[in-house]
Amino acid sequence: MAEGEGKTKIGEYHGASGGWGSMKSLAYIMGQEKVRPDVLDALRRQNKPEGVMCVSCSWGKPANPHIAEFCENGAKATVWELTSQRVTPEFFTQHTLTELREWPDHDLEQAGRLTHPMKYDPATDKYVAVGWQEAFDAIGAKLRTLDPKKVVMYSSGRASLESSFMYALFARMWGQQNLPDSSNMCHETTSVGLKNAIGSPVATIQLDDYNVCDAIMVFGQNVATNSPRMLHTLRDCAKRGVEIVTFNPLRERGWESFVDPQNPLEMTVGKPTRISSQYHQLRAGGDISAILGICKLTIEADDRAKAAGGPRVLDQHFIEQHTVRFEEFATFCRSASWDDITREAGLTREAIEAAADVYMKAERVIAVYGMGITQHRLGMDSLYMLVNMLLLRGNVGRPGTGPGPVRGHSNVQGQRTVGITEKTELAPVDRLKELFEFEPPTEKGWDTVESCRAIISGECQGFIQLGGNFLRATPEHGKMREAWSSLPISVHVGTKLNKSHITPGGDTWLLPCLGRMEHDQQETGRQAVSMEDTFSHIYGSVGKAKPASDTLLSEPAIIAGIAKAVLPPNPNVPWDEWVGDYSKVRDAIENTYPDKFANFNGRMMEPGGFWKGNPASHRKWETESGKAEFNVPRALNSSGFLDKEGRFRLVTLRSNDQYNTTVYGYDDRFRGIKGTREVVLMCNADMAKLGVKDGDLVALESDAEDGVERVVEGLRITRYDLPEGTIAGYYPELNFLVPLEHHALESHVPAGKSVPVRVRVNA
Ligand SMILES: Nc1nc2c(c(=O)[nH]1)N[C@H]1C(S)=C(S)[C@@H](COP(=O)(O)OP(=O)(O)OC[C@H]3O[C@@H](n4cnc5c(=O)[nH]c(N)nc54)[C@H](O)[C@@H]3O)O[C@H]1N2
Ligand SMILES: Nc1nc2c(c(=O)[nH]1)N[C@H]1C(S)=C(S)[C@@H](COP(=O)(O)OP(=O)(O)OC[C@H]3O[C@@H](n4cnc5c(=O)[nH]c(N)nc54)[C@H](O)[C@@H]3O)O[C@H]1N2
Ligand SMILES: [Mo]
Repeated sequence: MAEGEGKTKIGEYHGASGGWGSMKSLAYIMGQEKVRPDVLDALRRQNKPEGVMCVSCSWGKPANPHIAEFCENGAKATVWELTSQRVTPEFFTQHTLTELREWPDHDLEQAGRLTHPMKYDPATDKYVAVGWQEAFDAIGAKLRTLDPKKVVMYSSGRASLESSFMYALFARMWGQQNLPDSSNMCHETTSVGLKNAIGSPVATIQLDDYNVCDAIMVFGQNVATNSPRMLHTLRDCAKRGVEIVTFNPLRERGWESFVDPQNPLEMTVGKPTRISSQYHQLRAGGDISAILGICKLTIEADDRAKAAGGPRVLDQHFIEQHTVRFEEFATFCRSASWDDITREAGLTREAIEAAADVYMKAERVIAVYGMGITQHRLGMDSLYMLVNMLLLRGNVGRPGTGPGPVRGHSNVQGQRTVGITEKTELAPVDRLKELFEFEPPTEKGWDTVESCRAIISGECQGFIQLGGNFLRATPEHGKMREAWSSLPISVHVGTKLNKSHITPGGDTWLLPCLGRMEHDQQETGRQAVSMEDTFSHIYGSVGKAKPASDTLLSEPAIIAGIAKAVLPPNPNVPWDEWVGDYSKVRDAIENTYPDKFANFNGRMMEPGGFWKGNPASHRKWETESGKAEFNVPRALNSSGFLDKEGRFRLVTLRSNDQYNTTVYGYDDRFRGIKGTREVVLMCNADMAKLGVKDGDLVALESDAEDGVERVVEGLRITRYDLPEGTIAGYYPELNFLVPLEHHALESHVPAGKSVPVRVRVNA
């Protein structure tokens, strides 16, 4: 079971992103999964009008798609779902859960698609097959004995708008809203921070804005791995002469160069397009200071212009009409010292001046960002700084301008739109009450961190998981794993086996569902589902592949099955009718959210999707002050702890062969790593300081000052181009090291991008 032993190879990768490397990587996975013929059909239809929406990332689906509108990693995700391998009841007769707990994440999922509903049998330590109705009845009977407010109803951002709406409605009708989703570990900082600053919890830009911007500033996102279709957009921008300035501790290949694997000429000539015109390797958590430097230079340039009577650098009119607290922010910037800025950013003043120069010259700027901003203790301050920078020159609410968070899961944003939230103020309480005639709960539910606390303390009595791998994705893995086996009941709706499923507590259920690529036949015929992308566009998706097993149910059918077994009947919520015809669920969504979903069924197949709208995009600010708000940061770096001799900032990363906790393979092509994930990336200077060399094995221990020992051993030192004091390794393996209370302060996103650690040599 040891991962890729003997095949480990680490070296520099010289290729661009895309290109032949991407073809080879895909071919390998296709061989491993022995793909079915309908994979090609699914890929041909991927991300196209009336087609099927990719299960990988949430990047926009253009109205005029490429002939093949998919990427290497989208194709891997499709192949992974449409594998011909199966995990049948027979599989479980051969393996106890004690044995399966020794399997790596990769092997568990690679075993194939789950086919039958299963219940854990403690006598044999195995899962045994059960019938669906038997499962629903038993789950319902148990859940009815519990206090709903003590049960977590998690969801991972892949579930459709229809499933998500039904799931959230079920929770609220049951009397609770413990509805954490993967967004709580991801872009919740965006949902909270952007809402506070500009009144919109999501990107203000749409895909077309990239056609008219003239500069893109990028903070902490890994495009080639996590949203590769965005590379087409970036390539077009670079060719148009758009300046792209990237801030990232690692030199991520996709932000450097790209060869389009779908362009025969580029593939033959192999001449890559340069993506970033500047690349700044700041320290982990250094964004606040890097952006502060840019803002300081911009404000001081404006001060000089004003004094000289020349054209202003700031958008004075915008600042006066549309913002609050500018003066406070400007005073803070003017008084900031360059010594502090350069030390905390880990960049030279010249580097920051070069970036500021691009910012000041550009008329239309988009600021792209990902987990490098959101997953920090002071992630909100980094995000506020990014918004401050945009506000200075009116770069919000005009074509080609605005914040551009790149969301994670394909429908993570949509889940929030249709009620998956633990926050009462985001739930349409009055509408729900009126439409479905019940009393929705108003007490705030648990988010991810609060759910973990309740699981660890034993307060949580049950856990339902609509997709995902909560146990593996969350921080504090040691304590969480221990506590997981004390859960009185856990119910897992999933497609493939993962670690959350095999650490049983009291009653443990595994309920396999159809994947999005698959034909979903219900009483009224083949069903479509829908999802929302990172630009707030909503699309229909029709699966056509043959289901992995004819014993699978769809997510809506499983949710309805459990809901009916738990709740008393309510004539206003016809679960069976909804399962028979998802267009009726969409009618219910439209009635609940008439502003966003008018004529939902009529518009869902529109090419390019329909836009749910965004007030900040036309400068209507739904903030507390009614204006866009400048915010002064609370510290000069977002890591949230002080530098100390021997303490490092650990960045936990995704490899190119992974989808979150799904490990497709052990290579990370762009980073030159082959055959292993047990590495710690470190620069020469830090290696010298520690007296270690490339290939040495070390342990990492958490340096959190809370007295808890958290250690991961057997990590291989890997020489890497990183700023001093910043090291990196892979998520989810390193989740042992992330303390639960090390999270973004307001949004509660676990701070996986700056974990305080020490390196134990001779481990
Ligand atoms: N193939 C594939 N696609 C995916 C996923 C996947 O696992 N695989 N996951 C999906 C999900 S759920 C999400 S949320 C997204 C995640 O996509 P990203 O937002 O790209 O997340 P990460 O891979 O965690 O990478 C974060 C980037 O931030 C950089 N970084 C780390 N710390 C800092 C910092 O302090 N400052 C700056 N400026 N940069 C920093 C890292 O070097 C890295 O390049 O991708 C989605 N798409
Ligand atoms: N240290 C650290 N921790 C992190 C992160 C990090 O960067 N660093 N990133 C965080 C982020 S951004 C996220 S989003 C979370 C991810 O957390 P999750 O979303 O919980 O995890 P995934 O790995 O995406 O879930 C994979 C599982 O989903 C199930 N699945 C797949 N497709 C379907 C489907 O169609 N329906 C259903 N019902 N189930 C399906 C399969 O059983 C599969 O095993 O992890 C977070 N944790
Ligand atoms: Mo995510």
